[in-house]
Amino acid sequence: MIAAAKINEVKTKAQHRALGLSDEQALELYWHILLARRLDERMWILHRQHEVAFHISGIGHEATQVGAAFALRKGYDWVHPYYRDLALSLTIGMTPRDLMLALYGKQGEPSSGAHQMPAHYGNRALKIVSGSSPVATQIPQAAGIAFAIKYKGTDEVVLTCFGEGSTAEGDFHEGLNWAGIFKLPVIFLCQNNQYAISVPVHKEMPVPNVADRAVAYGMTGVIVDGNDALEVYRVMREAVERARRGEGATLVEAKTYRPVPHSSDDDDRTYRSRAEVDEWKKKDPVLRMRQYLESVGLLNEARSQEYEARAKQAVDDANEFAKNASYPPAEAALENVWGEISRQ
Ligand SMILES: Cc1ncc(C[n+]2csc(CCOP(=O)(O)OP(=O)(O)O)c2C)c(N)n1
Ligand SMILES: [Mg+2]
Repeated sequence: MIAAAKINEVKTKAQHRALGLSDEQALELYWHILLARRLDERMWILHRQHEVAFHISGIGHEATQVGAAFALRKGYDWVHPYYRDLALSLTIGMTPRDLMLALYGKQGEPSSGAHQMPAHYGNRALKIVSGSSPVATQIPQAAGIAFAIKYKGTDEVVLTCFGEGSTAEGDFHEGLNWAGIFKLPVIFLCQNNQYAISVPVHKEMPVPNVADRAVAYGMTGVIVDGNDALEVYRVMREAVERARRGEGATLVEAKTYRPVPHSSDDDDRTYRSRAEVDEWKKKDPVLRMRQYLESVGLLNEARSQEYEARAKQAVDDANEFAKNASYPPAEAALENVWGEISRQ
């Protein structure tokens, strides 16, 4: 009896309950974090096995991305992601098969029909807008989408993501200025992982926090622990509510870390110590969420193993599916490009 009463007490005090999330939703949050992690890890392995040409990873950013996705109305709100947004795209509704097809560059992948490199996440039905490779171009484009929403008078919002290095681009300042002037329904989510490839954050900008810049654009700036999915959900939900009420944009800065190299073609040992990486690994998003769920009695060892088995099955299935899929025919390279093709 005492034990049961204690569990109930823990549950009512639980952080997710205070945020209005049910136990099922808290577990769902964990599921997306875990699935994204296991899928991403497999992608690295496939690259090292020479099965695929390139991978750019979202490992370490999962709590930020899944927490953010949970604050949106999926398929109703707009998402303009960047190349690390594997967990975000997955949580909004892209499938492991979609993402593996893109990794292999196979026919039928929804982002671009295999025209683009992988990690240019896009899905028309889910209102995920595929980005371009030059960093920060999505920022003014997201402000443009938000302007159209305001013009139409609906209560959709736009979420766009980028790294802290991208805030050195003119596009960042132009996009935020525009959003500030017109009080647009857009959330600018900076995933500050402390590096722009090999350049550490103190060499990227003259202020300690990206969020400090919000004041210059007349919008709310918020700093959040990007490895705490529930905290990200909380600040993102407030930002979304502000945008829906017509009170304009928010700049959210999620402080996080990328424990893996920038991409499959980078060697991070040349610019940072293993001790620094190991320190951040103690705050790993998968570990943090699992420990939290254990502390409120929602996960135990057996249940964790079930989640792991489910994730492995989903990743194996996606890999088999994409590996066996066909490449697009050569002529498909000429589809969906601008202009008429002249054949001599
Ligand atoms: C306009 C432009 N300049 C340079 C690059 C090369 N580049 C690709 S990713 C990247 C680092 C971006 O760092 P950050 O914005 O912090 O994002 P992170 O990769 O750390 O998530 C750079 C310089 C690019 N793609 N586009
Ligand atoms: Mg960065």
